[in-house]
Amino acid sequence: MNNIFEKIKIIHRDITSLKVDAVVNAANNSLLGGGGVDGAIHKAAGPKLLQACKKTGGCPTGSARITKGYNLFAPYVIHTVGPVYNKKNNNRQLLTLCYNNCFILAKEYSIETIAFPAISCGVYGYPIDEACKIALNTSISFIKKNSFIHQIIFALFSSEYKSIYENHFEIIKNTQNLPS
Ligand code: AR6
Repeated sequence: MNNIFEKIKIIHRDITSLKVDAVVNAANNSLLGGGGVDGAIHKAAGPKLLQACKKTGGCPTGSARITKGYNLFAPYVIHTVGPVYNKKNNNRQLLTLCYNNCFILAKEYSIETIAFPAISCGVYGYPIDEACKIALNTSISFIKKNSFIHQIIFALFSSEYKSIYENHFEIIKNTQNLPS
């Protein structure tokens, strides 16, 4: 179990600065760029990323698409579209799908190190406390069953979000390490 937890890193960093196999983009359905982390990734990757995104034809909410990383350190960008948070909606299911679909592409492209932003937690309004549980639980479930992933980095843009992730990660570790 410890080995699994060691694969997860929570950091306060601009995701575009990371030297990983893939960075995940919190995009919109058009995949044609936007603000927030999407804007930062497109700016750092350069105009070829937009050209590649145009060829994808967009992406439904909860799905994921892959392109090269161009001028980024990361050779790949996995674009996923999180749900716009709405209390009546199936947010949890869609956000879980985002993480799982990114992992499916990671497997297909032999991606061993991957960095996620807090998908849907900016303009899409997903409460960070709920979203971080989904991010961590989905990732832990996946790495328990798939050894090809060496590292999952959660690159948070504020120290507040980093603390929220860290606190929840501690709770998971303490719960899952309990003797049965
Ligand atoms: N590195 C890491 N995290 C970042 C960075 C960065 N460089 N920049 C922002 N964040 P958001 P969403 C954080 O709004 O809620 C776009 O316009 C940010 O502080 O980027 O999924 C798309 O085109 C927040 O915690 O994504 C869509 O239209 C998190 O990344 C829409 O926003 C996600 O915030 C998607 O909204």
